[in-house]
Amino acid sequence: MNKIKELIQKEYDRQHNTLGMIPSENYTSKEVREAVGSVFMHKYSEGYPAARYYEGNEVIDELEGFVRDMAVKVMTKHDSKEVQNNWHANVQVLSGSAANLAVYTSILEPGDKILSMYLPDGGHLSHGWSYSSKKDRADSLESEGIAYKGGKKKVNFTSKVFDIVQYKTDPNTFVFDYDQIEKLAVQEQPKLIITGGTAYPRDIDYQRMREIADKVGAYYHADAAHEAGLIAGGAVSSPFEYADFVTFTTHKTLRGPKGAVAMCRKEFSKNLDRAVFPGLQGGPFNHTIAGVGQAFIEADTKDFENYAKQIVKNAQVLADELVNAGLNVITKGTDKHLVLVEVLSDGISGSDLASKLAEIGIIANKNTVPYEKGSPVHPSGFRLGTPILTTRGMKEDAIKEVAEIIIDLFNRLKNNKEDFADLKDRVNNLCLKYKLPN
Ligand code: DSN
Repeated sequence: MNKIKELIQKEYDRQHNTLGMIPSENYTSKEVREAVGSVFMHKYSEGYPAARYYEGNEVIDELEGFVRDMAVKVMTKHDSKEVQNNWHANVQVLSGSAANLAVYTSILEPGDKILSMYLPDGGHLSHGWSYSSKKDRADSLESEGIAYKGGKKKVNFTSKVFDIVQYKTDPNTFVFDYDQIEKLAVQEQPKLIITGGTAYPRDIDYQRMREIADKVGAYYHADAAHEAGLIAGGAVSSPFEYADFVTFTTHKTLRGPKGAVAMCRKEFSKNLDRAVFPGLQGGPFNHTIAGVGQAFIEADTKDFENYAKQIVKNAQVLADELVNAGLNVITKGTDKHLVLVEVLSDGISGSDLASKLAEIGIIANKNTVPYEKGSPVHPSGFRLGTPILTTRGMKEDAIKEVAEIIIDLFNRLKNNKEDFADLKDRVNNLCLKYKLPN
């Protein structure tokens, strides 16, 4: 066996023998993996269907047209006909960050103001993160109320090019206070407002955000990377009636390959397509587009709707079990696929908890929590998700057992106990019972 084949087998075994609980990950079907590994990877096709810069694209044209139509059909499935007819999809964007950049550059000029969610509360780097060193921070007014105005270190390209203001969650409940966001928007007059992120466990009131955007004449972009599959499955609310742009990655709850889609109301379609190509990218990854198409075919089924709803039920059971055991679950629950837990007040760091979980075979990740006192490298919390466990076939009872194991580990760490062998055995048994998909 050559080195690469050996590593593929090793990674397969690792995935099989552990319980993946990182909310942004999922396991694909064999058909998705075959599409991504197909001959579509051989073809250059800069341009768009029927307007290419290379010959030999008749099949690729058909592929891209089909996947574009499927994106609109599947993602707006739970919206009215009128909404469904008003959306366009660009399936060439290579990643979630690239999709977001395409949105910004399609409607904004450098220096324009964006209002987005504060990163440590669960926003995303590509929404424009910057910060100052502790020394600079002490002298500045960069953070006031729910507003964060960024710092000198422009970490992400978005913050280098645009003027970024961020909104935090409410300091007591850690959910959005929409009246405060509205006040901030009126004060700052942004040209674009963004919602969405990586660790906000609650559904977003898209209608209210639209009203805020309208009040200040801003465009509204919903980054639905985490929720895409839940929206397609009708398990959370849909942003399509209210947003001007919706971007998402295809490998999280949507259960496709690593990739992304950028969608917009039809009036912005020319701008968005030009921003992707030739604005930001060259030739699309046609093999990824094929894999995304296969994921949409799978998501366009009753089975997938049941899957999406089960992801949420499982996450809610997990959150309830952790809350009942006394863990500090942020917002005391979840409306979607992820649960965010603060552990530092119990004397455990988020990194320690995540690495001990990995030792017993539960793969989660350390995470910042709202009003974080630590840093992204040493945060006070950790994040758990149910998309993979649900793909493996787990329902509420199995999730309760997973919760029991996590709670047991948490209590042992609290009491400085370091023997986890029995917990590792319990995880192993669950891995044997709930197998990876084919
Ligand atoms: N890195 C993703 C996550 O883990 O949430 C977001 O891009």
